[in-house]
Amino acid sequence: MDEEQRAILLESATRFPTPEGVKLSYGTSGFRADASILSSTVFRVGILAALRSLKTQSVIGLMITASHNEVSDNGIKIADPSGGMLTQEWEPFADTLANAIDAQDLVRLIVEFAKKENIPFGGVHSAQVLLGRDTRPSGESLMEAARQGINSIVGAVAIDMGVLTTPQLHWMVRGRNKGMKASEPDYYEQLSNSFGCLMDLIPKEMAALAMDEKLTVDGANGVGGEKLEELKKLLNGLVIQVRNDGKEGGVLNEGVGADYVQKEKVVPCSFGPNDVGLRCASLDGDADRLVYFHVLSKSNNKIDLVDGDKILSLFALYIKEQLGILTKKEDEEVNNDYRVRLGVVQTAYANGASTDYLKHLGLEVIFTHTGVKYLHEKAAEYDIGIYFEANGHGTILFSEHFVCWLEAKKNELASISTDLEMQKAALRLLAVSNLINQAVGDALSGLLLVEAILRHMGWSIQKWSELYQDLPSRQLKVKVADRTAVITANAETVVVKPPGLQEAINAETAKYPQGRSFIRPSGTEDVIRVYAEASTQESADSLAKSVAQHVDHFLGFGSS
Ligand code: 16G
Ligand code: MG
Repeated sequence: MDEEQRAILLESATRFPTPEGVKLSYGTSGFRADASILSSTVFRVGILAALRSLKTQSVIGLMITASHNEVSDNGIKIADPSGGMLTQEWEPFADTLANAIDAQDLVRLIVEFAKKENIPFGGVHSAQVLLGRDTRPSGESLMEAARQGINSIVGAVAIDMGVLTTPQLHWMVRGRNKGMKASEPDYYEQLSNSFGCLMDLIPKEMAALAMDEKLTVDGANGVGGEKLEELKKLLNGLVIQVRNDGKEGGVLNEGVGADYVQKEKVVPCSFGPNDVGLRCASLDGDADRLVYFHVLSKSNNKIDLVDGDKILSLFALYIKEQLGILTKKEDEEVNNDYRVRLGVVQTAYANGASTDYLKHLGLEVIFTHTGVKYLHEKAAEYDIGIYFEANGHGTILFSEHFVCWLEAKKNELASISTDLEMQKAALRLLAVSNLINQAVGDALSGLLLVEAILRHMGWSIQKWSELYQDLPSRQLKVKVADRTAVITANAETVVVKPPGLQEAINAETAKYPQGRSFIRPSGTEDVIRVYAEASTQESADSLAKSVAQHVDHFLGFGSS
């Protein structure tokens, strides 16, 4: 790095002093905090994004959002060239940059890191960073801080895509790096075209059924609602009504949104007795989570939640069915020697009933740590990898190799086989691979796939919900002196440290039929999370409570 570059960095960094006494961490998925203290962090992440672009010689994404957090918060995260999350190898550097004490310290750290990583400054390729933000009021000024960070790397270009959902930005980064058309209208076109393909391929007997075309969506008063309004103009055969679109004065994530609906299991604001039985969906604040629900009764606000696990189960069932048709052995003319590897990825939060259901379908189920980056990485190891967290983050990944095979198969079938069903299965799988976001979980593309599959199956939301019955569960959080004192293993299902705690959890769990409980340090809040499930709600509540008491006893403020 030359003197001029250093001087520019130093000058711009002095404009963004860090707030006193604040230590930030990149966490599970980016920095999040009260928006009033985030400018310096966002500025520094802007620099990091430009460096990442230089290092990878690719377009990088920078998203300003705090997802399901309250509206006073904001956050920032980076999309890598694949459109996925920032490589975990660079997360410690992000932490170091965010916490550099002053401009001199910051520049020193950047110089050191750039040397270690061999970052090519002043080469033929300049850095390019795509910027997106959600609808939070603080987004605009933070965007300016990000721009200044990017611009302090000589030659770097910041391309402001304006207000977007998080998955739209990830999708654009992936598309640009693949040389595809990747504007916002391209996104809507790809989703609506592939949805249209799936609808055209619905079996005639199902298409003839009188199905409820209407879906009512809770937009969390965030960006998802307004983007869905755009998308729905291009859809045939599906009527979408968006509520909580943020235009009628509702507050982002306040009593609305996928996180609220999934955790509280009650109707979001502006849904009520008149909606009993209707098929409803809820997005989170940046539209990367999706859950469905229906209102159970006119007399209370309870819902039947159809969470990420059930979306996963619906997708898995459909994909397995199509693969079964495509690779059936009876057709002698077609070469079926390729064994497609289908994998399903969950976390410890997946309801035990969902895992049993998936295993009964004969599927390979794998568990990872909580957080999209871990599930995504695992799912990418398969020809088709389906991943979902119970909270509604998830997607279906298709390997490039498999998509090529599928294309070839489609052509082969069209020329030599008279089996129309096999041809349709190939076309359906190709349409799914175009519809469902390949970069990251995306509530909008997930929603369209759910709708197409329900229509394909001829199912109401009630029928879908009956795939299996969730075991009652309870989540609690416990404030402790130091959450890093908890070390877990086996995809967070076993506590290794402090010694003795896992034995205490085992002893509690053994008291309840179908009991299961685990604890883990949160990656986004300074707490230990407790999860419990059991055959009744009372048992799940009681198991969670006793495990929380053990956590408090081993790690609470009075424990040392
Ligand atoms: C973040 C993660 C989510 C995870 C949650 C866990 C992404 C995009 N989001 O929201 O996947 O479930 O953190 O939070 O990765 P926790 O560690 O506080 O329980
Ligand atoms: Mg989100």
